[in-house]
Amino acid sequence: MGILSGKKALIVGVASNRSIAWSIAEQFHQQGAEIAYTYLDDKLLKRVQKIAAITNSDIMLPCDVASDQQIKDVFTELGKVWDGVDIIVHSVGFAPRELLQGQYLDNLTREGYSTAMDISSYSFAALAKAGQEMMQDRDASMLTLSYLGAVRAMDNYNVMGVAKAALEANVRYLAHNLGPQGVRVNGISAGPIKTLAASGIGNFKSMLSHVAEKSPLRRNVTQEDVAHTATFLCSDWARGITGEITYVDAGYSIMGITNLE
Ligand code: NAD
Ligand code: 0WE
Repeated sequence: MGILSGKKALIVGVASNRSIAWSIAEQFHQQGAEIAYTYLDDKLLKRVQKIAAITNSDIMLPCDVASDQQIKDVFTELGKVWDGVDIIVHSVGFAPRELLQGQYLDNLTREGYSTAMDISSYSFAALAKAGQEMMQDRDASMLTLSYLGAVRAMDNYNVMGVAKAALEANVRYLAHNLGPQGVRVNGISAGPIKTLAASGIGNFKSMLSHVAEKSPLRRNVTQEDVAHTATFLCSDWARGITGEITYVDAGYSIMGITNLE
């Protein structure tokens, strides 16, 4: 018996076999969860079909989180096959590419800022609102993925850092709101990992080697590292934890000055 057996999990954010959400799905399945997936568009459906097959799932629903209607439809459809939802994983982030390079203000626009906030932060609250009824009174939990740029100023992360700060605040406000219904809400702040979301980001390789050099564990984290913590946080083993951001970053964020000559 796995630590998630009997639990029904909705996973939002699979785009490839390198996605953090893909590893979370594998781990959830191994621990006995039943899984439903969403996919952004028809281009990504094939990838989602693959992980669905691996995890014995046949529930795949379209969901662009920019659309209130699609978010609503996800839970309408789920309601036809499930009596409730125990876990929602939100592994989604997006800002227009040009805003993730140069100085923060260089390419900043009202529209780009709004897109980053909408897709990367509001969508977590939107899923909570639409899924609230199905999560009622069953010790459910929600999880989202954040990054250190939420709490530290970083080169190039720019508007995504601002959106992640709002996402982490959402974790606390949603935990406060949904706690009385037995719903826990948490986040994982992951170290940098080479996924599609990291592709085309300038200097990503140097970021990886920087972390491998400076972090206490002297390595980068993997999707599997994140997925194991995700599984714990969404299981009843974490029933006393809500509103928290757990760092899965090989310890990078705790360091100050290090390795002086
Ligand atoms: P990924 O590209 O595999 O996942 C990002 C997902 O966001 C994709 O599945 C994509 O389809 C989805 N998405 C984008 N716009 C969407 C929309 N409008 N509607 C629905 N889905 C949409 O990359 P990943 O690294 O697995 O990212 C998952 C999460 O982890 C993101 O929130 C990211 O910010 C966070 N994160 C990533 C890293 C890293 O270094 N890779 C580190 C810390 C946190
Ligand atoms: O959250 C992220 C990436 C989020 C992301 C990535 C893209 C690339 C493609 C959001 N929007 C887009 N838009 C695109 O068009 N990470 C934590 C990974 C990441 O991205 C960075 C990083 C790190 C780490 C961008 C700049 C600096 C560091």
